Amino acid sequence: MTSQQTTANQEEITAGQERFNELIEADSRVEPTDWMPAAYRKTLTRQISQHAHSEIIGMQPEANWITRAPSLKRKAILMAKVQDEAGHGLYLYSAAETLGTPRDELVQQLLDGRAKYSSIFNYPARTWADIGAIGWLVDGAAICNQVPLCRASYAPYGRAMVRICKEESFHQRQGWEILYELSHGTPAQKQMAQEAINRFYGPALQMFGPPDDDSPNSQQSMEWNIKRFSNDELRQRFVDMIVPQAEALGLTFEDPDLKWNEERGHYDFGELDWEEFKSVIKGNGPCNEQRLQRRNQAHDEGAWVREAAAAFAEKYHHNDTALVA
Ligand code: BYC
Repeated sequence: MTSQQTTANQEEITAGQERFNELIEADSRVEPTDWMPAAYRKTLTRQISQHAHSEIIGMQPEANWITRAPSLKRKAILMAKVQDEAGHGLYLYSAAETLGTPRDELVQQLLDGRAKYSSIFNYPARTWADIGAIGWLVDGAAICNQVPLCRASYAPYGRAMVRICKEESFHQRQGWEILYELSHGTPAQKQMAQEAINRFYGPALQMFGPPDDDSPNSQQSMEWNIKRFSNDELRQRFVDMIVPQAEALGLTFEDPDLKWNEERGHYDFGELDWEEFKSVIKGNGPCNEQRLQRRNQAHDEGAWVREAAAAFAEKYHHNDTALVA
């Protein structure tokens, strides 16, 4: 590169950076064609692809119950929910791709175990009540975390989140309704619902990420208007939301420190098990191995679909060329 070219390049970057700063300051949106800092592109590719992986892996604990759903109606609803999660994964991979990394490469990172996905999906769904707890607590936490992401500065991410959040609201209600029926059913059903809540409460609160003082990405992501609230702020918002909902269900949380704090105007709650969280993220949760193995198997079994789609695209491409010629 000549020194003239280097200077022209530098000028372009400076102008791009200035325009980017203006967009962020104005709380406006960055489109894929806009100049953006490399670190902004990198953190968004990281967050959006991890989010997509979570949706795809998140299908497993629930799909595990499709054949055992207690009625045809429940089965149909659960199938629709699991299909929605697949759709969320697809919108999110599409949004991630606009940042420049091809989807194949992002998927490969998941299959190799190099990419993270939400810790929560490394816990098993042992009973039908767990499907209720996943809907109410896991999708509930997802909504709390994701509604602010509809305003994320990166436009394709924000746009994808709008539809995802609408669908998550339906998911949360179906979970709530499963638990409501169980908690108003026989004593054994109520106990099953209570046990599911006991298992999912802590891991659901950990979905919001590590505490703020141990969250390396938060500050920069908030300055860039990707994240609008910190991990702890959203976790608190979620606890405040679910305590009265649990009361309405007639269920309780197994947390002796959970109580209303008049002064703060929020519920206090106990310290979560962050050692367990770290261990699950490192790959040592109860289902990490099983989840990745299953995903790899499904990917291998789907090879013929990808090959057929590629052959189809190729054929049409040739035909188009033939037509044009
Ligand atoms: N699990 O600096 P931090 C769903 C990682 S899908 C695993 O605070 P950040 C659903 C984090 O990635 C729900 N890893 O990070 C689907 C980072 O590591 P790297 C998924 C976690 O990004 C199917 C490190 O810890 N939702 O709802 O500022 C059925 C330090 O964290 C977790 C999303 O993905 C975790 N829980 O904040 C039903 C939402 N937490 O990447 C439901 C979008 C943190 O530096 N993502 N880590 O190696 C986000 O909002 C943010 O990425 C997070 C973390 C709040 C999760």
